[in-house]
Amino acid sequence: MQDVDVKGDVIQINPGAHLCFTCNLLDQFHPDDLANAGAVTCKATHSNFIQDPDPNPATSVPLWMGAVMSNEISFVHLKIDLEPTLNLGNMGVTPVAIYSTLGFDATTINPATVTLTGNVSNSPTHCSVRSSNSDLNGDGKIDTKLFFDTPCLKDFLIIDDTVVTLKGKTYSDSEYGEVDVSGSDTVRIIK
Ligand SMILES: [Ca+2]
Ligand SMILES: [Ca+2]
Repeated sequence: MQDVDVKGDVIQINPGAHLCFTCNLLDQFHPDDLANAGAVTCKATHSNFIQDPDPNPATSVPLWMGAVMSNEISFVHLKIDLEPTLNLGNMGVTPVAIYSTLGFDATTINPATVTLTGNVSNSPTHCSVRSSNSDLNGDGKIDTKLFFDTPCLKDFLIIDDTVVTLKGKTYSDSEYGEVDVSGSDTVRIIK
């Protein structure tokens, strides 16, 4: 702390001074989002008008009230679901459900940006995808389901793959801007 006076349990920030503090972003964000976010820039705000509920320095701790938020998170961890078995010999399409959460609207994902990657083959698919939106799990939030062209998937995925990861981006004009999204599910691949 610099240019900051601690009087009893009150921290006084002098005009023009800087106050250094730490906060735990895990209180606000999913651990996977933070692990993939890289550098996170936070903006702190504070209030000058705080009523100290316990002014007795002997019994209370220094009081700081404020809000910390980040506008630099550029990655969203998705909750996705594939069918347990993926038969690459099938014609037709392979559905992948993507669930909306409290903090993320899955319908903002741009299907044109989406790929699947197997954990062993490690080769992102370039296959046509169509999508439909509906509440898949009955929680009141609209989810999205992507349908990948299965004959195309067999050029990228192999039977040794046991985990499939979906990656893509949200629409640039969505409420999040264009951010990277990613989620994985286990699968048994046959052909
Ligand atoms: Ca599944
Ligand atoms: Ca839902």
